[in-house]
Amino acid sequence: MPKNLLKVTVLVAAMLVIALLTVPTPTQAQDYSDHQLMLGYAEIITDPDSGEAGRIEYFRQDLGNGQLTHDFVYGDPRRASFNGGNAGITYGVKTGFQSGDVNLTNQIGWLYDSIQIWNQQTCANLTLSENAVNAGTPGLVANYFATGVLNIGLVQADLTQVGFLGVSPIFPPGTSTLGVTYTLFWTDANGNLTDIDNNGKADVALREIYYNDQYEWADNGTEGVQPSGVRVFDLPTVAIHEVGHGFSAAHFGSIGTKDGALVANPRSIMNAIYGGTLRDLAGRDVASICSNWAQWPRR
Ligand SMILES: [Ca+2]
Ligand SMILES: [Ca+2]
Repeated sequence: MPKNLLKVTVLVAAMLVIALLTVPTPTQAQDYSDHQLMLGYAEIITDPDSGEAGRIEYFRQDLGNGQLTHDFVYGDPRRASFNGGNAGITYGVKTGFQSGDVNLTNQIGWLYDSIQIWNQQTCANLTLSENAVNAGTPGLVANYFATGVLNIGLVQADLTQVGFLGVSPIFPPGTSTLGVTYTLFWTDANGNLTDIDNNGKADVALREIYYNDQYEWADNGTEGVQPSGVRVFDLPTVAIHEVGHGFSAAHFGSIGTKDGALVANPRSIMNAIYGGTLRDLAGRDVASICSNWAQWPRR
């Protein structure tokens, strides 16, 4: 064999070996049956007149170090146990936890629209679909605070708009919380957070959203202090904020004081305090959803 041909043959053979080594081998179906749900944290938006800034409440100390990033895993087989086997993100809207506030004309419609406002961002493919959910069974987190049991059987979607609750373990009397999104994670048999897709982000199991009915809500344009003295909050503004958390957007903006009340700057949907009606995503909100979901779905 001529020397050059031999060189080429060796080179081609070497390249073949490299190619074979780099082709991903089909992964064995993993057994995740010993993985369990864990309540991770709550992202809270507050009433600016309360003097309390919106915040994150951690239920597990090692989540609170500011280092943790987290996200859903595309095609996570563990989520299939409650979401019907959908590889993407499923959402559900419960209709059994509605507010009786007089200026709400289409609260369920807004629980849906708040999801679609994010889904319409064409930079990100959320691969979103709706799951039917039981209207009146309690959310997983509300049930957990009442019973101490994380009952996965109550979950039927990856992101659930549970709806309004009055005085309850989630909303103690007089709390400054307007709305809250809970994030749950998976832990392995040793109780550690998991990262089965090895993307450096802890794997999110599911999220639930609740609204505090102790406040007065509207979706018909009524807002602020009324002649009766009652203060009214715009539900769409808060619902869009909560769904942002549902899709992994974090709080944004610095909190300052103006005329004795807290204000967030610059304004965006993901400000940690309510700053008046804002139903359009700001540039920072769009940037957040785009960067969070740029890689989605992973295949
Ligand atoms: Ca991960
Ligand atoms: Ca109310």
